[in-house]
Amino acid sequence: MKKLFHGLGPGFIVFLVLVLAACGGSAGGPSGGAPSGGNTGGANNLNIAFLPKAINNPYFDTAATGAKNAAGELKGTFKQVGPSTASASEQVTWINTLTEQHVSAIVVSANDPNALAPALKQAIAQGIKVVSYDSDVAPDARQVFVNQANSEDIGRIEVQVLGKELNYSGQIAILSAASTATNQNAWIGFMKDELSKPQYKGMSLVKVVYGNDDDQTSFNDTLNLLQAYPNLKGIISPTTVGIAAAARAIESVNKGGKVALTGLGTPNQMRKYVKDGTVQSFALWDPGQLGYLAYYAAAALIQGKITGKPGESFDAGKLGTKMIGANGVVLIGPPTVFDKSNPNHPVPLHLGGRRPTTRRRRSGHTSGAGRPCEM
Ligand code: RAM
Repeated sequence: MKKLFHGLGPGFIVFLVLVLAACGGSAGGPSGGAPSGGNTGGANNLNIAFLPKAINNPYFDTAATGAKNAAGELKGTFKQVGPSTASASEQVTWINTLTEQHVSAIVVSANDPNALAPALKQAIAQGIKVVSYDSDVAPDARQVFVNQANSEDIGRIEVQVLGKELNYSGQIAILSAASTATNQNAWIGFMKDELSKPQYKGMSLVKVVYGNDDDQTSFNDTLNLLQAYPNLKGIISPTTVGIAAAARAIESVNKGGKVALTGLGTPNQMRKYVKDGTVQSFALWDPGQLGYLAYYAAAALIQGKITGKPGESFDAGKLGTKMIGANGVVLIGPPTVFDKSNPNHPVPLHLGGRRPTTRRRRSGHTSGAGRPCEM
């Protein structure tokens, strides 16, 4: 995969690696519904609750769609609960509620790896299985972490993309999510390491700000950055909420095309900004697959097919057999870079008004037939 990243050309090579299965082809499973009370219900009771960083985030909605499809295939139940803002303390309250309800598994994306740990450990002590997805918790507070892509690759590629766009010169800033978010902090660590390489000596990271995955805060943070650093040349926002707000903020002060913006965004939210030139390229994976795989991992734990030890493997439906790696991590695959050059991508940007195409699996992919989640 690293080799792929080294190959980034001037037009930004698109990684046609999106696996297509998570959202397509299933009969659609149960969605929502309260978990049954009583105990966790044993190996046949797939009573699985998802707890994202915050609800009403399109990224997590797409993940929920994938999870619902998995629930349908496995004849389990799915529900999603969570705070309306990306708050770790509110997530703790939700973990305690789900523990009292004796769900059979909690699947969580953490706003803070440590703040959530005591409550999750209590859940585990009561027989509830815990899977983290998207943003990990402390490893001893979950059995499995389903990671969307290699964290190092995600961090480095964003700097590589921006470096090319800026011809490796100028001040840059990062607009992140919560200051304690595990995933963004891991990516930012690799961004800084990438920036320390000689080819970036003309670029300087002047500030990291935290929009807390809140649209208005991220918008204001961006305006403040632009004001505080009039020579700012580029922004990396490794959050789907942040990058969309940043694009809007940049346009609101007529700096589109003058201050480069890249990061992690959903095609639905970023299409407009790629089309009008505010954003040249951005990256993401299929969040639907993430939810789908996290549901399958939780089910395998509940059914006793895995315990979370490295080397164990489990059936992940249309994604095939998945193996648990070091530290209990299950990896999906490399991210996709979206730019103007790929309107016919399986998750196209609708440039020129084209509709998404449905494609069968590409050879070499691990998934079966289907279509990507709408994102
Ligand atoms: C936001 C969240 C999520 C992250 C994506 C890229 O939706 O912060 O955790 O993975 O952006």
